[in-house]
Amino acid sequence: MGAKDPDRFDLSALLGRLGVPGDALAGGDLEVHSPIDGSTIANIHTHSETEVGAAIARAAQAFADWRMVPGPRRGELVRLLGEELRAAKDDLGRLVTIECGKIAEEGRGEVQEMIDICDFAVGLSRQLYGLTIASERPGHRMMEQWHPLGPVGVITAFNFPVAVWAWNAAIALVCGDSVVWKPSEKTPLTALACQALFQRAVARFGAGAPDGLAQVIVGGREAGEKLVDHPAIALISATGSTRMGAAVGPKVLARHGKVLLELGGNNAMIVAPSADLELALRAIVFSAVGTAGQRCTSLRRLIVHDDIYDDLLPALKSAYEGIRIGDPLDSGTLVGPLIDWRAGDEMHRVLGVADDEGGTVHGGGPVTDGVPEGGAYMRPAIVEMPEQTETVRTETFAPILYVLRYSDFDRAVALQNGVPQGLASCIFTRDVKEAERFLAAAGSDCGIANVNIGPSGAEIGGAFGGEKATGGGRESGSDSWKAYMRRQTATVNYSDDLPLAQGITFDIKGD
Ligand code: UN1
Repeated sequence: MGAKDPDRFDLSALLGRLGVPGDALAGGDLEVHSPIDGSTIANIHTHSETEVGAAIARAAQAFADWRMVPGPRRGELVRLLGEELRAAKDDLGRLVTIECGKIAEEGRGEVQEMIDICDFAVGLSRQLYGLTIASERPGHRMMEQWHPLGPVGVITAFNFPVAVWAWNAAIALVCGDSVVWKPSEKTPLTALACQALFQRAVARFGAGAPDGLAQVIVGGREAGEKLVDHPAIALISATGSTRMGAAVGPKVLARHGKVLLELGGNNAMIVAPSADLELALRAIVFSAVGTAGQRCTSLRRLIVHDDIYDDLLPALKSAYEGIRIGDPLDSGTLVGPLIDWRAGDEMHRVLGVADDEGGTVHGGGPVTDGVPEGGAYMRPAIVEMPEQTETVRTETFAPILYVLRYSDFDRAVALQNGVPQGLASCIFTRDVKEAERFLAAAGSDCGIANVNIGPSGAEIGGAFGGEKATGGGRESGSDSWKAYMRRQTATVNYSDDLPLAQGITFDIKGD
C-alpha cells in the first residue's frame, strides 16, 4: 500500500500552505495512513515521555502568565485564530478528508464548526459572569466569581480530528487556561496544521501570549496516560469510547483532577404515526450514513410505529440503494471509507451477530466497484431487529442502523432509553403532546433531545454531551465554559461587627 504515489494528494503543498514544515512529515516513527486508499502519507515523530513532561511543564508556566491577561484580551487571540481558520477553511477541510476520510463537504463543515466556536468564545471572553448572592448577615456582600482553572489536557478521537480540539481550546483559552492536546494517533497531521494556524494567530497577537500556551503532543496510549496522570493538568477533557472513559475518569479523580468525558452514543429516532415521512427520511439518511456512521451522534436505532412501518422501510431501503459511496474527495460522494479495515471487519462481524440474533440485514458488505483500492468502503446497513438485543445496545462505530417497531408511545420511549448510553435522541412527530412528552422529565434521558431533527449535526451554541455511559460532560456552548474555570465564593464584611452565619454566638470574652 505504501508503494502508491506519495504525493497524489499533493500533501506537502497542502501542509505547506497550512504552515506545517515539510520535514515534519518524514523520518518519524508513527506511520500515518489515509483511509481513502490505506496508503502511508507521512511518518511523523512521536513525543517521548520526557518531551511530554516538558510540554506539561511549559503549559503550567504559560498558565501562570495567561491567567493574568484580561479576558477580552484573551478573546482577541481566539478572534485571530478564527480569522486564520476562515482563511484556511478549504485547505484544512481537505486535510481532514485526506486524514480521516470524511467527505469534502463534511471536512469543510468541521472547520466551520471551529470558526463558529471561536466566534462564540470571543463573545464569551466578555461574559465570564459571576453572581451576587444575598448574604444573611448585615454589612456583608457575598459573590461568586470565576477564575482560570489551569492547564487543560485535551484528548480527541479520529472522527472529529479538529473541531473537538477547537471546542475545548477556544473556550479554555478565553477562560485563561493553557492547553495540551493529544490527538488520535490516526489523525496527527490535522493537529499539526491546527497548531501551525494557532502559531500564526499568536504571531499576529503580539506580546502577551506565552510560549507553550497551546501545544500538541503526538503519541499513543502512554502519551495520553502521562497527561491523565500528571498533577499539573487541572482538567482532562477526553473524547472517545466508553471503555476509554471508564479508564481515564477514575485515574483523574483519584488525583483530584477534573474530568469532562464525551464518550459513546447509541442514538435513536422515534418515528411516530403523524411524522412528516419525507423529512424523517432525509434526517435518517444524513444521520445514519453521514460520516460513514462514525459520529458519536450517528443515528444507530430507528424506532418506527407499526402504522407507518410499511411505508417508511421500503422508502428507506431504496434511499440507501441510491447512496453514492466512493472517494470522499469527489463531489457527489455521500459515504466515504471507514477509518481502516479493522473498523470494516468489525462492522462485518457485528452484522453476523445481529443476523444470529434474528435480525434481517439489508446491505452492509464491502464495496469494491468505483472506489479507490485499499480503503475500507462498506455499504451502509439497515437491520430489522425483532427486539433490542445486546448487539443493538452496543455502539459499533460504523453505518449500521437497527430498526425496531413499536405500537405504544411509552414503549417507544422505554426502548429509546433502554441502552447504556445517553447522548442524542429525537422524535419525528406532528403531535405536540408526543413531542412535549418526549422532552419532559419522563421522556428522553439523553443530553440532546430533538423534535423533527435528526440526532447528529448539533450547533455549537448548545451544551454538547450526554448522560449515563456517555460520561456526563458538556462542552462547546451554553455555560459549558464553567468546566474550564474554578468557582470561588467570596464574602466581604464591610461592617464593624463579626456576625456569624446561622446566628451562632461565639463570645470569646465569655460575657
Ligand atoms: C463527535 O462525533 O464526536 O453533533 C462529535 C454532531 C457534531 C459533533 C459530533 N457537531 O454530530
